[in-house]
Amino acid sequence: MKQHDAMYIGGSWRPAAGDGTIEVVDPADGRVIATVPAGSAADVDAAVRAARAALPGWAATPPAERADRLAALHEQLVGRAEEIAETVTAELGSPLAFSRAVHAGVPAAVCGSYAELARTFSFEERIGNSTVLLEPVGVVGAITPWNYPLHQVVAKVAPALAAGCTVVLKPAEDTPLVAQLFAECVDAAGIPAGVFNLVTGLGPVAGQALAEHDGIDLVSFTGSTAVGRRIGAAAGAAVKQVALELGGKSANVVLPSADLAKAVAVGVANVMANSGQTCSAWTRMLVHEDRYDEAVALAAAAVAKYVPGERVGPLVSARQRDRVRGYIERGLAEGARLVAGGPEAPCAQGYFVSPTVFADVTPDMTLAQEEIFGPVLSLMKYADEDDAVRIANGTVYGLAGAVWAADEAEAVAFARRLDTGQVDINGGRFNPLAPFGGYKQSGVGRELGPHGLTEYLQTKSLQF
Ligand code: TXE
Repeated sequence: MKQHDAMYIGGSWRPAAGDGTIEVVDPADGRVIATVPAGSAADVDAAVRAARAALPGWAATPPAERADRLAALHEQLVGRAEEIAETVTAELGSPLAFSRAVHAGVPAAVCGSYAELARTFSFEERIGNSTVLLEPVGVVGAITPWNYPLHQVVAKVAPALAAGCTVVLKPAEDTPLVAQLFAECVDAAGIPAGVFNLVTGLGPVAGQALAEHDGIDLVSFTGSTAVGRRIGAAAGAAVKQVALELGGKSANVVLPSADLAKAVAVGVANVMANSGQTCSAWTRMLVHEDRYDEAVALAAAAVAKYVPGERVGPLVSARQRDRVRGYIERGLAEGARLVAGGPEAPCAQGYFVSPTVFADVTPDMTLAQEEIFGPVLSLMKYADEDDAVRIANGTVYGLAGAVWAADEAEAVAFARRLDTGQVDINGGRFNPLAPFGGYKQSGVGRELGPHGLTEYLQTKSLQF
């Protein structure tokens, strides 16, 4: 695998201050495929200085010119899609077809949408006798996870650059290679030196140094609730802006009128995609008690098609595999009924977990409350609509969800009762312009589209 043993800071690849390294592992077989520098606080400091130095020039660059550079970045991402897909497959383990369609395809679409938005968005508005200027927040510290390694980067960097902010990125230590590839794309797109900077490194070292650096105006973090809480607290103490995209425990509510076979098939596919390592995954399927047994049989039949090593990749690391297996064992211990899969390893090597379905999961069980982040689906039963709303809303999370009904209006009426930032109606379709983010403990702020752009802007009002 192609790798840089340097950091992309101030427009060039510079050696790290220290000599620590991080090994990048192929989760399909556990082999070390590359090593990248483990950045220190000194590297973070150099990157933040470069970003600060570049800020006045980039903030003053007309939005149409920023749009041109984002369009060039979009071209790079499209032109290098195959390399991106292969890199993500190597470091995350996802099947190549999925990497092509999602890990390479979605970030390219998101970058394209911001090239467009930078051109069309109104950075100035008139309210009565005032003009409101929407100005860049400043230097952004972006900390991203490994589950959608390029999408998570682009969903922060593209709107930040469109807004006129400059960025220091600390990507997840499990998947730094595609972040390095992204830095190459930024460079080739002619984005000025210092506007985007990359520091690879460990969370508690480079990540924490970035989150706590005085030269950062906004921290944008996606990852675990535990780390998000710390970053939010530190940002609060320093009175700096923060955006947090944390976990989820989304409900897929199948109303009695729905096409059950379709709802179950799409619901199973949604949880198995990316081996279940998706914060918005519909991990709880809620079915009316009259159709529940039928749904369980359909889900068991559907999951049999997800063969580990073919349609389902490994989990990203041995740590994540052990964590997910631990949840499966806990589900068994708490009395959920295992319908498919289980804790045993399905493959001789690699960090695979069997696609697993549990039935008779009740709202008090760990399976129904905690984010598992693996290919594990829980089927739950409800008695009536109020009961379904209570169960769906009965977790600390509120990121996403789905509703199925024969009639769209019926599904929409139900969706209005969900405490969650996004709901797919009868399956839904990805829209790169629709805001994405959480209610409750799923986070603060929104990504994607114009709402995502606004996160990187602050307002100044001029009264006349
Ligand atoms: O996340 P971490 P992990 C959830 C999911 C998963 C669990 C653990 O449930 O099983 O979190 O994953 C950086 N200061 N999600 O341990 O540690 C880290 O280097 C600053 C949901 O991998 O939160 C990485 O870049 N930064 C999620 C990023 O935070 C720190 C996606 C995320 O890693 C840091 C991923 C610190 N002290 C996991 N410690 C989603 N919402 O999509 C770590 N980091």
